[in-house]
Amino acid sequence: MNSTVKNKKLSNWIKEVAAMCQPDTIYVCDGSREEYHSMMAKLLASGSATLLKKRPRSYLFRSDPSDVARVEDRTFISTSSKDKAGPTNNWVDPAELKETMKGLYKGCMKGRTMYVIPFSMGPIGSPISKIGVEISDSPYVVVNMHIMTRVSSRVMELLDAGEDFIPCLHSIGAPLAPGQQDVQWPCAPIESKYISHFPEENLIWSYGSGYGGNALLGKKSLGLRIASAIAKREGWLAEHMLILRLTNPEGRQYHIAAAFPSACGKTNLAMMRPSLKGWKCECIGDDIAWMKIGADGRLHAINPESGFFGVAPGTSYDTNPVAMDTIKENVIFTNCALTDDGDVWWEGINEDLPAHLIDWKGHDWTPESRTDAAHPNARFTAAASQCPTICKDWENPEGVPIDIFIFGGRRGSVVPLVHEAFSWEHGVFLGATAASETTSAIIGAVGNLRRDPFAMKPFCGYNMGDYFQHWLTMGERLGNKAPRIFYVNWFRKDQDGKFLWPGFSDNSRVLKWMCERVDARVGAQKSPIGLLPLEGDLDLSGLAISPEDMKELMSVNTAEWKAELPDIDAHFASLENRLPESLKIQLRDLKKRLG
Ligand code: SAT
Ligand code: MN
Repeated sequence: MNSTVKNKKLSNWIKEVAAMCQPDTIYVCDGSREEYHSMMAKLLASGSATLLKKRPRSYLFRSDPSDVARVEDRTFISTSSKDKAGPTNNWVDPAELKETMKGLYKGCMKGRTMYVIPFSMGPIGSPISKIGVEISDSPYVVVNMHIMTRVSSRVMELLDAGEDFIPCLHSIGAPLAPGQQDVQWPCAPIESKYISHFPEENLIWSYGSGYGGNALLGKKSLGLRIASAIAKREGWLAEHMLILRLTNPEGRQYHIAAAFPSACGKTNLAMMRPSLKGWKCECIGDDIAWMKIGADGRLHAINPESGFFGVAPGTSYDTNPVAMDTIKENVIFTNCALTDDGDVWWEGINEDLPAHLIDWKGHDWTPESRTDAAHPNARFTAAASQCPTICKDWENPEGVPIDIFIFGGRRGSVVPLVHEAFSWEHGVFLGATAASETTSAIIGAVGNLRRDPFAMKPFCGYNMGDYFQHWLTMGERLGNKAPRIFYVNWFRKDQDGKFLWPGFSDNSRVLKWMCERVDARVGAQKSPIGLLPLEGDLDLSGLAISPEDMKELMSVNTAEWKAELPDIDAHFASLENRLPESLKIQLRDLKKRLG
């Protein structure tokens, strides 16, 4: 081991894990630039990474074709009773799960280095932050954690001084026999992958995958699943939300937090450049918000991450110029295609189709190839500090006061562009019944409609019914200082399957209406599902959208909404006696309004 660890719990844990996993060596990370570059040099030498000639200090990785996204079927919330995890989570008894996983962990790091990665979620030393230590045998995880979290010797100093931490154990599950040649992306087969959480003891055990949220354990595992369980106990919120600051032409600031499922445009909204003149949008976070009630009685949000792990396909100077400028240098790309001149490429990056590429599987690709050159869940990892619109307050430990919550998802039909909740309880109902078509961010079928309450279905570390109750309780505590709640759908299509709304920078028009609602500058019309903008109140100036398309986009079809009810009934019924009474009332009232 390259350094001594003074924190007793940590040194004991390192010893215990080393005895179980049997790595060749142990390396404690300090988070320095030198460490990052020397790890990258090794990854280049081993053939795991490709240096991109066209992008300074940027690298391309190709994963195993079986290890390309989060594995929800293999993700577990292991609590003392099944009921505590609830029907939206996979559950195995903790003793049984630990036995199974110990069997897998035994000798799993043979032939490899065990990295000890001390990291902070949130600014180092801030009272709102949490310290984690990830033990991993993946150097790819180390370099990504360097960007996505705050890995630093300062964290180790806090640990040395006795600070507690959340242990996050990770192995790719691919030991090497003496002399065995390594592969480019070692991992375990799907059936032996486990992404396990023990919320009652703040513990994470991940095995078999090297990709994204399965392996970068600060993100979904600590930042959402474990943090949501802690937040419930302590009376705050850990949410799957972007955070942005919008400033109107008079200089008034609004802070917005929005929950959409994975690969539904959180990064695009967080980095939006408004098409409306005089409006400014600044990015605070693109995936996770931790929110606490401040001394002023308002809800204050921080982004606990320090980088973006964004979906590459579809990102372009048209759709998200700010992201394109964020990823000019110092970036880790995963599963993108490689151009002949040494740059990355993905579907939707620009109009020109290169004559030749190396695809994400490492094969030659030409426009005649019938496959995607980049995997649809290809990602970029880039530091938040590189974002040209990063807000000056993005690391403020006080957080920013939230004015507006937005829920939503990807719905080709039924759901209008925007509606507002009648009340906090109704807003919680909108979050609780949110539904979206599945995307390639998870292994499995794409385009299947599913209920994804608060975009937290895969990330809530406890019973979803109790989570709904927690939101209701937070609303009671916030009273008239509670943020206003809205629901959006940027993805509604016409009969020919064409998107009705242009999206991206034009989403600022919808945000402007929300701000005007907050300031009571505009009214709204009642519909069975919520409040809709009055004719003429959505600022469409300079936008080429026909009145017919606009009408379709905003339409609330009672028959279509009635057809949603059986699925909402089933969703609520699955929560049994944990479903809060006031949500039952909300559903009953919706049924009445639909007639
Ligand atoms: O969980 S990941 O970090 O791989 C991405 C996502 O699903 O949001
Ligand atoms: Mn996410």
